[in-house]
Amino acid sequence: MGRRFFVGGNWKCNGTSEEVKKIVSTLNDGQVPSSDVVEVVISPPYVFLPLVKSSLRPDFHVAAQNCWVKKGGAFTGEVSAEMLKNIDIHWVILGHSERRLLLGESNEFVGDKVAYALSQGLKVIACVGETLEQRESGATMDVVAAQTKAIAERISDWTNVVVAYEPVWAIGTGKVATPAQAQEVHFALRKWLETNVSAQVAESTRIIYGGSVNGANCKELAAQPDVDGFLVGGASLKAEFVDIIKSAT
Ligand code: G2H
Repeated sequence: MGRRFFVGGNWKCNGTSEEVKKIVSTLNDGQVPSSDVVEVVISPPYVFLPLVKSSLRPDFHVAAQNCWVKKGGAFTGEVSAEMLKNIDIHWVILGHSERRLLLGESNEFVGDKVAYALSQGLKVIACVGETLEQRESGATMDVVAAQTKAIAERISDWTNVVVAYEPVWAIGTGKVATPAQAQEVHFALRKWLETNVSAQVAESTRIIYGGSVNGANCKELAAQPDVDGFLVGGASLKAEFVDIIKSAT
């Protein structure tokens, strides 16, 4: 069976409850392909999870943008995987570069988080990607492979993992990777999975692209054979997100 197209909307640290209601209403009115064709997951900030969960159309799922690395307890400011499950949230984004770079999350820490979230029954969007400096020094694939390896060493079942390739230099900069640049890394990542995990995991795991995706550039990116969807930041707060979902067909 082919890989089902996946579109995630990462709202990051944006929004008021009024704005959330507006975006949800736009999404609810959007004419998009059926959930057999495209899986849509919306990721608001923690505080808006219940509001989005209760008001969003049932064919779209909801994700948290992070969760704690183990069972809850004395970890001020953190939210556990168990809590997400308790409020009926089944997806989480882990290892986003903003957390890796601004909050110092290491490959190992992200790998531990992915393993723990999966063990609690969550589905994970695991982010990887290189900085501009790493790309310019020719280290893109080494960086992405090391990030993926730290996850692969800690999990045995990839069924509930979507890998998001997000080159840091393309995030929120308006400087999107060209379709060829995205395809090159997605292909190499799939090869890495084939060699280091299994052919079956390589074939079935969705590798989505993130970094300045918008309504105008999504079609060409979506046409690449190893691009299985998108993780969208800025444009997921706008009506054009519906056009990005439509790029599945
Ligand atoms: C990359 C992406 C969403 P943007 O971070 O995860 O954000 O589309 O704003 O570049």
